[in-house]
Amino acid sequence: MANIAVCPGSFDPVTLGHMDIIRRGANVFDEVYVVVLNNSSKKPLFSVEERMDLLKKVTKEMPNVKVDSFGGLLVDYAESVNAKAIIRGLRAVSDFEYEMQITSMNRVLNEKIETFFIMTNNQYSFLSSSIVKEVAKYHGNISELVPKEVELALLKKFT
Ligand code: COD
Repeated sequence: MANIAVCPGSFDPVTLGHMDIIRRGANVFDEVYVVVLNNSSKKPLFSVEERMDLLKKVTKEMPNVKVDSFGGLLVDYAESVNAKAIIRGLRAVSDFEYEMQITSMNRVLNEKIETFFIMTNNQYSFLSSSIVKEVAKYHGNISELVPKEVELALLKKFT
């Protein structure tokens, strides 16, 4: 039976930090569903369709990665694709409390689905979608922070 994992997030937009986690997850699991959760309380810059479109473009060289979106509970999505694992990235100690909270909640909701954490590559430990949007908004250089397709999409948003 295939080992399937879900890599959830807002991905507003996908950064090289996300890419690192997705790539490393895809090296371990047979199939990885990168899923844009569209019920977040955050007000997104990119629509769900735009975020999915960017994710599809930047993961096209990864044959075992699929991109999807979902509007409900993450564990329900995971169950619907037969995933036994959730992949999350960890940057700094500051991520820990939030991650512990959602991991514990997900375990209460469905104890069969396990969460796996991938430590960020040091190079991306400071990187978040919010920081990238802030820099792009004021026309700073983001070429080392996001894939080319995302850089172009942000340029378009802020001109
Ligand atoms: N390096 C490594 N990892 C990174 C980096 C980086 N530079 N940047 C981000 N990541 C990781 C994050 O730690 C996370 O694991 C993943 O990439 C996605 O990050 P974001 O910021 O795009 O996504 P989040 O954290 O906003 O996603 C939150 C969810 C949407 C997954 C969450 O709100 C959720 O599960 N919502 C569905 C509702 C639900 O099921 N709720 C119950 C549980 S609380």
